[in-house]
Amino acid sequence: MSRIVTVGAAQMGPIQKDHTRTEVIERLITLLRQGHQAGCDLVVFPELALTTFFPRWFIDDITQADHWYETEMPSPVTQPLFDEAKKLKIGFCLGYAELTTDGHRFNTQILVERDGSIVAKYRKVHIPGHEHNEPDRPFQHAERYYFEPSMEGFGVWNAFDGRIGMMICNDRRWPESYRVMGLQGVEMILCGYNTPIHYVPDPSQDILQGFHNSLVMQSGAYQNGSWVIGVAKGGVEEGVDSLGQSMIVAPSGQIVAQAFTTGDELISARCDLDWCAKYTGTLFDFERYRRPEVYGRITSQRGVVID
Ligand code: CDT
Repeated sequence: MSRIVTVGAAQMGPIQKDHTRTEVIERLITLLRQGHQAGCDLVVFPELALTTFFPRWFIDDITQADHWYETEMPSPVTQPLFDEAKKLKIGFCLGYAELTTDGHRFNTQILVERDGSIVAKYRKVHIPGHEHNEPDRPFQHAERYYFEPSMEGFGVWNAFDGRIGMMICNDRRWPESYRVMGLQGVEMILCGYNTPIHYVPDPSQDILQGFHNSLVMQSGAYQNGSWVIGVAKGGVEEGVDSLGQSMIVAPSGQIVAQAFTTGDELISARCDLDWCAKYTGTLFDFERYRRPEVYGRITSQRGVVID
């Protein structure tokens, strides 16, 4: 038996500060049409896919940043993307900055089914970077100023004839993200990211960005028997060089498709969701082999405790 979902990872090149939402939506629609030509059921876009990665700048009055956030989805400016996807009968996953009516700010991703309905919303759990202005940096990574962490955690939804989960960028570096979804029977995890190649706190990691990117997604896929779709916004955006290397990873941990540019580029793969059971039914048969009775520290403490 096989349950094939043809997935497109719609990598984006940079979005500069002065690019309008309308221009960006046109690029997303072009990628969507490429996905249609490739036979995709689902196209996945990056984290914060509608704007430049604005947490690289600090501003004292956060309301001055309101224009980077979406207050409704779809909105008049994003509606054409929804309309085109529905016309082409393609689902999509879209990352954007969300400002709620009661003033909360989240780094958000939605999953839209082939009929145009929003089936799930995920808000980023692990918020990296810093809360305050650090003027000595060449650029800021002030996500902890611009976004609050989700308290809802990692959901898994019935969609695309399978069990679909979502995470955003830094979440992919944490094994707990995958495992919480694995414990809900996830079969495909969708992850948008923006990863500056220069890691300011420890530049010795710069050269390893690509290695770490594939390391975490390949191991997360394998250890949980799930497809992982990692989609970058890459290239030089406002002077900051960001990793591309979007990839589609099989439940075996093997990369089955990978972007070779740092620009707008659609890669795709036929993903058999039934392949997950080869891993979740054998080596990673959680019910048979896991030992939650000795994993208490995972949820009872946050940092390292030395007895
Ligand atoms: N967007 C995002 O989460 N980026 C982080 C950058 C490293 S933390 C400064 C990442 O984990 O890729």
